Amino acid sequence: MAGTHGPLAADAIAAHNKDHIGAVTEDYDALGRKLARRRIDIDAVKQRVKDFSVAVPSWGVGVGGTRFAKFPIPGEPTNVHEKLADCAVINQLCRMTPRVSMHFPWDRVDDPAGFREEADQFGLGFDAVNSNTFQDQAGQPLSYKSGSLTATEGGVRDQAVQHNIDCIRIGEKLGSRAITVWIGDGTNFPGQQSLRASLDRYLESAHAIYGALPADWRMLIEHKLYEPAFYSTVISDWGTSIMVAKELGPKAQCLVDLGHHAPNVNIEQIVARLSRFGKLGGFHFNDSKYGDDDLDSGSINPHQLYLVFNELAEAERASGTFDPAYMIDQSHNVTDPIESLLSSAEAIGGAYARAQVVDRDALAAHQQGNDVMEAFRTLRLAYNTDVAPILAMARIESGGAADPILAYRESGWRVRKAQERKPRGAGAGIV
Ligand code: LRH
Ligand code: MN
Repeated sequence: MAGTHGPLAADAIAAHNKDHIGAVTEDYDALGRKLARRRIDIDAVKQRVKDFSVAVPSWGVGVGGTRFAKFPIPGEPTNVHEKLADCAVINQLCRMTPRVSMHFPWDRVDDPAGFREEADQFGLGFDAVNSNTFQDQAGQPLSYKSGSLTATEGGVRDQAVQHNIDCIRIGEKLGSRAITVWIGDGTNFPGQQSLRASLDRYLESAHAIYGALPADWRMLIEHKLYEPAFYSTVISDWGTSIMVAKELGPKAQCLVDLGHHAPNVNIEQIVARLSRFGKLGGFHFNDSKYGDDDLDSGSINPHQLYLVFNELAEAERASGTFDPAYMIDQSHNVTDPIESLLSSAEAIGGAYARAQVVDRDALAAHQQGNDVMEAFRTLRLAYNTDVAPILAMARIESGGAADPILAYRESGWRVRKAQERKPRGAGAGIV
């Protein structure tokens, strides 16, 4: 891919690494000796980390908010080109986020082919595109107030289906290979809609979208327990999602957004189930304490993120062919979005690396022998392994920064952009 260099001066990153390479090498070698005693080759794990990547959400590089308020920061992106430049800064520093997930019409691009070229210059590509039938756009003929793909009015369903098809067509020009379909359709009152009929209408609409998919594309069904509907949601859980995906066909799979479940749900078991039936198509990584809080990945419950990647490693071990779309979906309300996405990439890469240092033969033997404590200790030993030196060495060897957030601050990117970019108005809502 041309232009692997991002917007930051490469020599500045090299200078930063010069100050850190000594300590990183010392820690890497020490960890290498420790892992070797566990019959694990640290260089093999490092190579897997280099091959691992996660997509950033275009809507995540701007400051997010809640229904109460949003507090913009000087220098945040004000259009899709500035968003792309910020995504390029993130990948240049962490070397783990070479794809962007776009959201339409938030990211309307007049010249998708030209935009693809622009991204290519930054060494960026595009992951799944996201449709949006949970808001009414200015000038939109029919409202989604009473639903979109499941609306009782056929004209509204047709409008929503056509929007999804339009997203697929733009995605094809960008080089995407999947569409994520999340709808907020549901009810706030018992009796407001037929729970049965609304799913039937969803299936009719989803079949129409499925029929428009190019041969090598996937349709990712994203379930969510509640919000914006607060009594019932049409696609509310993994059970509904997998039944829909099975009904639609092989190109339909399920996307797991970590924040879309009731508190304390065993999400890693959902991952194990979906992958067992070949229907695990992708993730929206984030973290939460209560609802769909869209907090930074690994910031609240890093152990759950580790257990999810442990199931992904088991699934890969069991099936061999396995390529779920890894994407971040967060709202950065109180931090610099670039710093949050760098921190989240580190947390996600760290969970992946920890899952790679589990002694799976020993684990399987303890499970077979019902040695509960040794099985637990085998999994916990990997979790307690500080894999930061592996991630840092992988980054440095891939042209990234030893400490991405420190290098970002040293670059003065945000300060410079605050002088160049128009200030964004205050307001409310996630984007
Ligand atoms: C819904 C959701 C969905 C996106 C939106 C930004 O909560 O997770 O994935 O379209 O957030
Ligand atoms: Mn999501």
